[in-house]
Amino acid sequence: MMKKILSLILVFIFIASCFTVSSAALKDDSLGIAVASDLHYNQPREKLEGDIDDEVYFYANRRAAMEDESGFIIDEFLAQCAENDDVDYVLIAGDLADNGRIIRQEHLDVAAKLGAFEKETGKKVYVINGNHDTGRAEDDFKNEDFRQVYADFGFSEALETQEGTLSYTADLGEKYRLIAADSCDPSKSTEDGLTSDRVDWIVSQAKKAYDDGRYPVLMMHHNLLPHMPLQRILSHNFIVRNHTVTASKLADAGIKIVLTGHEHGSDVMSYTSAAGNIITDFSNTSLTMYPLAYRYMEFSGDKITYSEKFIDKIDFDALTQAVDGYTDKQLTPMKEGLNEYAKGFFKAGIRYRLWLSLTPEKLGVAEDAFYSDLVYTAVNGLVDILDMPLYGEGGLKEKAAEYGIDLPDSDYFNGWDVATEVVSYHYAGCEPFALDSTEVTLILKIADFLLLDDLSTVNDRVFLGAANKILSNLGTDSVCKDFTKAAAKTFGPVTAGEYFILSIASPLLYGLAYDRDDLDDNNGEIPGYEADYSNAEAISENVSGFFEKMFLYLSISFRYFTRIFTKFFIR
Ligand SMILES: [Ca+2]
Ligand SMILES: [Ca+2]
Ligand SMILES: [Fe+2]
Ligand SMILES: [Fe+2]
Repeated sequence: MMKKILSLILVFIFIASCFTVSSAALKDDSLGIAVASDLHYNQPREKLEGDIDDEVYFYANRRAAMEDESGFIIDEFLAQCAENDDVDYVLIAGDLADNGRIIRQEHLDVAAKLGAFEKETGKKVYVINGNHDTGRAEDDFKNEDFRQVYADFGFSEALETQEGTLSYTADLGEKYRLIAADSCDPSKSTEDGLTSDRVDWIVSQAKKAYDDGRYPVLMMHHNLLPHMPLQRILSHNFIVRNHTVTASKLADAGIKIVLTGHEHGSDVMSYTSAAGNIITDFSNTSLTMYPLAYRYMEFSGDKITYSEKFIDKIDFDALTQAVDGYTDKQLTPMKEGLNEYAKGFFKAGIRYRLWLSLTPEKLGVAEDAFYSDLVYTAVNGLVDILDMPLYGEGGLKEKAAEYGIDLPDSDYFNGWDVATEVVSYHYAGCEPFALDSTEVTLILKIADFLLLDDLSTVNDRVFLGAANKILSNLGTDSVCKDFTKAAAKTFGPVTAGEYFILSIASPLLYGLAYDRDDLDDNNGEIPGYEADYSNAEAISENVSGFFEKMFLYLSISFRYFTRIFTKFFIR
């Protein structure tokens, strides 16, 4: 029963951006690259259709990706790269075609766009495959097909390739070398295929790059490092297997940069090996999903700067010619601000996806389970509460006040609005919501209300017992006491139910809603390949923080969420 309740709490915990304006970098003899990922190209439908209860975003989908607009977004991305003299190369980190395993035409369309760009600009495009791109079943688009269709975008100019994979290397300018590594297993849907022989190949190619007087830049589809708390446990299919060992090997091979996609979230995170070598994983968003962004990166000797670039418009005439059914309800806001529109589309899609998942069956509850009644009540209660207006007469704030819960004031209109806002920030990067933020407070207090209202029949002692058991088994009592103390300061005295939420849900929520390292996800700089660098300093700085430790402890207890949670994240 407890795990089902936890799973409900976790439903709240989706999650995160700072929309700082990207800064123009200096350009002399340095290398400039545009990195996009997860294009998920779909051929536009002939007519807009959908069944989401929303006037504007009725045609959104559970992937929250702008499928009908995808081709036009890709066109605009390439137009920006063509216009921008700082962009020397375009790199694409996989999932080029959404239904690429089965629809060859999607790949042909993407390759035609890339080919036209190369021809027009003389700039090179390099791609690597993602899990959506090739498969192994009889009629699937296979690795050989990928190599052939994308021959002009890496494979024909490859310096080296690895037998049995789509990995290759190619030079970037005068000083750098791209190692494009195939991290996929075409027989799996989302899991990685980065076996140790592939890692060894990458390491050998990094060495070769140095031997040739070049610095290695790695690109692969799957994330190297976790970009969410407990990612290994909660959505393990998004990072490579044995990621710590692999990150160490790659860092010690002198690779400082890895460009990844797959999770669709913007996050920049570093890992320091025991020897003091640092590798930074730049996880990229999906180009065709909110925030409709890509990275511009500039490599000079002593630093690597990165900034976020947005797709702020598309060819609306071409869009409406291709797809029937857009009205002013879509076109007016789209033209006023495509990015803001994309956010609304995203929130509608995420809401739809969560709503689809919020059934006892989807949560994996057997009908005859002794707790099924409770879960049923809880799920329905949760949906009702998320639908309820937060403020005004009969609103959630008024109802919660009856239980002594004080919901903070905000501009959010209901629980869905705040929950999907936090999720949108997780994807956009630079999650800004600290533990005492209005958003985190609202979510925790809404969860608290659920416990006191619909789940009031569950004894507080049950919650407390479960929380204690899980946590003390793991020897995390002291961590939890600290956390409870901190939480009590923010939220006032805590009940057993609140203790349970705070000690278990809030660290997770915090980790998802707040970027807890000091590397900006979207705009910043890191030391370059020729920067003065002390391994000893890096080692001494490599102490794991309080939250990291707590996540590690809690991770063990959260194993059983994997099945439930991955359902929300599978894509
Ligand atoms: Ca970060
Ligand atoms: Ca982040
Ligand atoms: Fe993807
Ligand atoms: Fe992917």
